[in-house]
Amino acid sequence: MNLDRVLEDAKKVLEGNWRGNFTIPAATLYPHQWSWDAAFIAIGNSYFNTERAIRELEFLFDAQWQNGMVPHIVFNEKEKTYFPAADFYDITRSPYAPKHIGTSGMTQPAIHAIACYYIYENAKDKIKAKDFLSRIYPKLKHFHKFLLTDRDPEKSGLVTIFHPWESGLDDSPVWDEALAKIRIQHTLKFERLDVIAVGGAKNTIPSDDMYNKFIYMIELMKQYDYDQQKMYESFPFKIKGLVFSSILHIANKYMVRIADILGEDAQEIKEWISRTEANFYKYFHPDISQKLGSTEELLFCNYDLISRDWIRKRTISSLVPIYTGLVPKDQIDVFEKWIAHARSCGEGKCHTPALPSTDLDEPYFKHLTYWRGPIWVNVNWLIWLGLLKYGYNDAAERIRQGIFELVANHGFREYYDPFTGRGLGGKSFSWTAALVIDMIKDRGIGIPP
Ligand code: 9WN
Repeated sequence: MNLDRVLEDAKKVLEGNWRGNFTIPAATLYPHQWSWDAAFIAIGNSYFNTERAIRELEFLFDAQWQNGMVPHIVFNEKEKTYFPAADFYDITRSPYAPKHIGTSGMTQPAIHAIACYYIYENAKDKIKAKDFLSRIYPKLKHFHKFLLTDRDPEKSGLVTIFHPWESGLDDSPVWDEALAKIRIQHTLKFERLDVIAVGGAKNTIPSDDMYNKFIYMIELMKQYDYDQQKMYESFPFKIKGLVFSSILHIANKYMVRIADILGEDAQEIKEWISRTEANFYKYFHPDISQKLGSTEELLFCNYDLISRDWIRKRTISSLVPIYTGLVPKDQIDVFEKWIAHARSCGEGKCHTPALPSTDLDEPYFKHLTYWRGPIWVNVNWLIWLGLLKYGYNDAAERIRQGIFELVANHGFREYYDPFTGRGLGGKSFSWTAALVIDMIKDRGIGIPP
């Protein structure tokens, strides 16, 4: 495989999606700036365009809410191909929302501190990069504090999400039961523009039922005026997010590194880290009396704060915690076996060793639909890094090569059919390109501390 060509093509994707201040995830389908996409994109750009990577994150954090929340979308008001847009969110209802730009009223996983560290590590001009770190550090800290106070009144060190979109893994089967309990009180009239953007391929995107709930939940957030405390009391969807909390834990570790570079006191961040360490198993391991991974049901699960129960679904979310480094050494072998199983459970039917988003044996597995089966590069990237951290270099390399094969043969797509490798969803998808750049460069910057 010609990786030089793949690298050049990946750079072209990022170049083509650059819009002057930020990079869109993909043309037509996602014409605005998305929060965790921006962080992945900055990681890719950090290798060859420091200025652009910095601009990307500064533009995003300029739209940070005064309560610390970094919104999951920053809107470009000229673009009309995406619904729900700024007018639908109507963030003027919140006193904390920015006035100069339209944003969504929810957040997404906090990968940004990690991206900032990449920018510093890869920068030729360390003085400029350090300047950037000193500007962004208080904003990153404010964001993490929001997540660990407003979104964690329990002081567990784990983040509560109010909407599947906040997880980043939007229509994963993980949310099905929690969504089923939400009753739509009044039907909203709107047109699904994503159907047009994927050329009518309805089976690749969330069902209408699911989508109606997503939109209705935004309407509900508006009724709360996006007041986080009030939402915490009675919002009908409240889940301790497994992937979100895993990422935040590592992002906090990178914050300590950044604080060291800047000579800042990292005491508060270290306390957050200790909280997460103390509670990760309590919230996310369904039966502490039994060994993690002794059956597939005993891997990590998201925790539903309303039903007070674990969400026992077999999806890639359960495997992501290898990235946290919180799996004890004596259980990590078993854990790694489940990671290998995720691609061979359909009797070796998977096209490449990259992992599907849902276990192939489950009734809710769908090979073409969004987060219900297809392969996504970003979660594979997290697991690749987790495997490297524990020294499973061969297993990590298989995933890396699997991703290379997908992009080399099927392009930089949003997601891929695990059976055939066929590319699905958005074309020339930015984070796929950005993370492939990181996987090709393979400098170990992202191996969790
Ligand atoms: C809603 C942009 C985003 C990603 C999410 C992905 C998808 C949006 C959508 O696209 O979500 O935020 O409209 O479906 O699930 O992870 O950030 O790439």
